[in-house]
Amino acid sequence: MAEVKIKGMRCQHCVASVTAALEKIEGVSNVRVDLEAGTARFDADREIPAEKIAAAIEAIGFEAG
Ligand SMILES: [Cu+2]
Repeated sequence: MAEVKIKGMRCQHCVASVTAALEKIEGVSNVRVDLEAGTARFDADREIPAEKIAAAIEAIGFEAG
């Protein structure tokens, strides 16, 4: 399981957007976003570069890291 910190999420719509964006990344599954904690956890069936995760999050207007 991997975890990434996400800044800028304010509501369940944000959670849904982030979840969808992460699930689109090949190899990522079981995305669980915690709005209160500002984190997303997911399973990865391969090595996924942190930059790729960050890019997906930043592409939809949030800040990763
Ligand atoms: Cu929102």
